Amino acid sequence: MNRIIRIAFPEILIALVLLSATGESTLAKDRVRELGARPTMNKPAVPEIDRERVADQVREEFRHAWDGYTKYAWGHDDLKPLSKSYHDWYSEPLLMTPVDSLDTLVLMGFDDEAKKTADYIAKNLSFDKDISVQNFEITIRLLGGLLSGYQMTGDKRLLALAEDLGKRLLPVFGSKTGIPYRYVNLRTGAVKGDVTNPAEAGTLLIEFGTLSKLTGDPVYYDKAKRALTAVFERRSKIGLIGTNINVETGEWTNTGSHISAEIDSYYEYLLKCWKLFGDEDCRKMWEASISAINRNLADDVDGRIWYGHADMDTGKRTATTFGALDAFFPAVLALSGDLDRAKRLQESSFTMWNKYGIEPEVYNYVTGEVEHAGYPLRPEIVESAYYLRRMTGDTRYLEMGEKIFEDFRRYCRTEAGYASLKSVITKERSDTMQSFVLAETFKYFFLLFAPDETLDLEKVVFNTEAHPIKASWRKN
Ligand code: DMJ
Repeated sequence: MNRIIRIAFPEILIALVLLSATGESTLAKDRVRELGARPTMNKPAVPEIDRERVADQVREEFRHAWDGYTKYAWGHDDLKPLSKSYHDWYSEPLLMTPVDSLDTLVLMGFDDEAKKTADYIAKNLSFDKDISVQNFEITIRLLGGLLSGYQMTGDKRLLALAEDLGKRLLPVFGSKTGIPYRYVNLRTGAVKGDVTNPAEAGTLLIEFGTLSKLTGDPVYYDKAKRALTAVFERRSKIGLIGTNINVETGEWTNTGSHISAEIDSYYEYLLKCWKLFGDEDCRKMWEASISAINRNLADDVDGRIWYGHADMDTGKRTATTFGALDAFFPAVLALSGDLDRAKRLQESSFTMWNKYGIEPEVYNYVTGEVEHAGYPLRPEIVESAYYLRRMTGDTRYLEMGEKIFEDFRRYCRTEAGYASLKSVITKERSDTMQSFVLAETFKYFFLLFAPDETLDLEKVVFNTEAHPIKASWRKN
């Protein structure tokens, strides 16, 4: 049966790859031949992964989860996959799942659904609401989703919504330090939340910077870059940053340092903003940061590499924990060119995944104990497998991805979609399916197995919510 896979971006989805009548693409065949050409003389034969078959399965499972959302939660933020109902983050919905899912619909070639969704967003999403929202989450999911949605569909109504949202979020940057408050009222501009963390303060420049480039108004870039820089400037003598910081005083209120929740994507954006905008300050901040991380946080235990916790001032080890969120780091290391550490850390993450057939939120890599057993369907380990497969060409990451996908489906699929786990040990489920499952988890699974040409990784930078942004403003 002939099938069509879209190639996103090259100016509004113009290029198409027609797959052959056998159902196997020429591109996929070439790729398999290329992978098969690797020296395997001393290795036992590993059956080749049928990428097209797995990509199709991922697409079907995405569709299953999306259909659950449209049937039981349409017009609301998230699907509740067990009770078959919906959850809104605030007193009024902000269409989290539709906005977060739009570019995945486009990439997977669900054209009618993508069009219907873009129309619905354009007609029904208004940010003129008297609600106090979390700037970070709204930025990565909604601002990021609207910007990539605009770039991938050409629908200018999405850019107009992004600009309106960007203006309403700007008051967060009004502190003395330039480090943003955590919450802002979308209608009144009132801010609150004067203790924040590096992830919330420093994971804004891809979205705000892109808004500046696409609208021609530099204010967004400048404010978000000042926020990122203000955190970096407060690093310790050994080059580390802490977990919590007061936006008024610039004082650290928690000096725990790590690459985990509350810090993680701050580092990701230092690297990616250099790549996306060619910003040399970001390059310098990234290079100074990664050497401090490798010096103080990297931990070799029984031949495996992990990244643990330490005090930002002394470098003293405070915890030997790693978890589902930390599994983003191999992707960042790979993107930075450090394939050696990236590959080793991905093997550690995969070990953590395989302990219970699903990764826990927090795992102690010294004692082997689970310290937080929940699994909210996170994407990070798949994201890293995707980058590593693309950058090494190694089928190892397809094998990993297939195993992770099988487990994911086995333990988390429900009649109405996909459900988080309360415990990876007991596999007891919980009634949530956050929008990032459709924005990120399924997208990275799909891109891992789809033909490489589906999305040109050389030409885009993903925001931390997996919204691909193209530097369309660059001349070359
Ligand atoms: C997403 O919202 C983003 O990837 C964020 O950076 C971290 N948490 C979730 C996914 O786990």
